[in-house]
Amino acid sequence: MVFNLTLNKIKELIIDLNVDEIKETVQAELDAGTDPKQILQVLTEGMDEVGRLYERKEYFLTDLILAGETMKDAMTVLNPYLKADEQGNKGKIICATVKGDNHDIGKNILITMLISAGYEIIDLGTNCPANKIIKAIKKTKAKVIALSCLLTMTIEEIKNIVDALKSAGLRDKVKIIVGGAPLNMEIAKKMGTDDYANDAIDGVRHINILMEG
Ligand code: B12
Repeated sequence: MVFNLTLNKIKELIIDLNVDEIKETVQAELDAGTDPKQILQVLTEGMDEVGRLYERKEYFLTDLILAGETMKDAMTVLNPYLKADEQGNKGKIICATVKGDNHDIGKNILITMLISAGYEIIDLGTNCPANKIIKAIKKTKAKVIALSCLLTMTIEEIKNIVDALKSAGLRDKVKIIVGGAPLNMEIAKKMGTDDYANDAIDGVRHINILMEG
């Protein structure tokens, strides 16, 4: 593979928390004809590195916040390109980040990809309690619930949502898929959900299958 200097620069801008140059650099890369999904990939790699620096205590909370802002700015430029192959309505999906968790960048990327794949999205935002999800299922009759969870301490919240759906008699009416760094298929099943996907692109693939079932 040819080493792409600008793509590498985009990753560096995220790691350097360079909120001033990110938009124009992403736009320049898009104008050069690079696949938007490839740009998304390097942006995500940059965020992973920020996470590692935070873990090693080389970065602090303020750096995480700035990384979030830089990523969001990049996504405002990238989003319209990811949505370019919009196809129409394939069904409704409820998306949310679980209660206690305010991370929304991954969830929002998944939403962009799902819209691009032709789904209608009900976005319940972050820090979302089970009762809000129950209300949304009753109102919209969505068949798939996509939950994001980035914190180890909020994994249990997934089970709380599953239990609340059971109590409301709704569990067998919906499929639940989860995603986020502390999860894997084993944990997803243990929490009582139907599926797990590692990233947004894989998430769309899995959701296509869940919608058929
Ligand atoms: C940016 C960031 C923040 C920002 C969030 C901004 C925002 N609006 O989202 C802010 C500063 C607010 C923040 C706060 C905190 N954070 Co933080 N944060 C991060 C960081 C650096 C990047 C997250 C991110 O956006 N990644 C980029 C996106 C694209 O990736 P993603 O979210 O993983 O999503 C992808 C996949 O996971 C998947 N996916 C995600 N959701 C879903 C859902 C479904 C259904 C599917 C199919 C797929 C899917 O698809 C996405 C795209 O491919 C991570 C480190 C990391 N590497 O994850 C730490 C990290 C998640 N944060 C961490 C921590 C500890 C915190 C705080 C507790 C810090 C503190 N002391 O206050 C708080 C918690 C606040 C709260 N209650 O939520 C830890 C969590 C450790 C753990 N395992 O519990 C991490 C891992 C950092 C670390 N290495 O220590 N954070």
